[in-house]
Amino acid sequence: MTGTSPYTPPKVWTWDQAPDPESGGRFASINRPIAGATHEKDLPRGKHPLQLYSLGTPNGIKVTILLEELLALGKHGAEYDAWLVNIGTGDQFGSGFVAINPNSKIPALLDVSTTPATRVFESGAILVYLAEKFDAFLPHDPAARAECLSWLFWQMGSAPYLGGGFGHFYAYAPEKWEYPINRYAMEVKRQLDVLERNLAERRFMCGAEYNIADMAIFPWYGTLVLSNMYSAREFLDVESYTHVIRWATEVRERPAVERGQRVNRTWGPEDKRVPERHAASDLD
Ligand SMILES: N[C@@H](CCC(=O)N[C@@H](CS)C(=O)NCC(=O)O)C(=O)O
Repeated sequence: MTGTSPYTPPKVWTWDQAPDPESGGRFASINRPIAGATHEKDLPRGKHPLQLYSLGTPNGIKVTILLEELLALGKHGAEYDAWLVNIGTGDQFGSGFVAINPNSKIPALLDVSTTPATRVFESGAILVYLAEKFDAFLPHDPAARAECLSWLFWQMGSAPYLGGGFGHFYAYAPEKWEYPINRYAMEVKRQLDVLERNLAERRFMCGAEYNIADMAIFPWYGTLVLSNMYSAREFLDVESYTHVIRWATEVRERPAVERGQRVNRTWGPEDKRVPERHAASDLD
């Protein structure tokens, strides 16, 4: 690795609980090697059937895009309260949150229209749960359904290389190290090429119909090609993925996508921030 001192791992890894803030990288303060709650804190409850505890990150907005799409279709049972979980200050480690997501990551959903209430965690599982519950955006035909779930799970397996791998080392790590940046840039470009080849032949990820696979992939890879994610537009030459850009542009123009992207957002332009959503009028 160029520009770094060699590291010899100790026999047994130990946790340095007070890492040097300069060398820990962004998010060092919330990283820890153990699960479970760090403090007692109940979650708030609103009046709608669906209670979402989230943040407007790519994983969070997959769910709010689907909820807004369902409401746009007239599925009134998809009314929801979207509560803000501030992962920078450790809300995900509160006892109430951990009870609905033992993995301490947003998004997490509580469906209080069932008895007892149903908890769902992992954004992909939430998309499937809601698509099945409201019978929309997930095809019935076995082959079409398999294609949709294949792309959905492709996203779930691939995005950690983009976010936790490439994004972390290119944008957030305390120094720029060539080895991991090369490794993950290579992989992210390969993933973009997978999308490019698929979208050269299809309007949406699974063909002519827009579905939850598009909603899962757009917040990560659509944002990467359209919005200079990690300031890597030039580095990854995203403009060369013309079919991905064409698809992402069409998805971005859907009113529900525009609405869903604003929910639980606490950064960026003032008019795009809706930290909590409890009624459609919060977005109008
Ligand atoms: N595979 C999970 C990933 C969720 C995830 O990584 N969430 C991040 C924000 S985008 C988080 O909550 N991080 C807080 C932490 O790691 O403590 C999903 O898709 O739901």
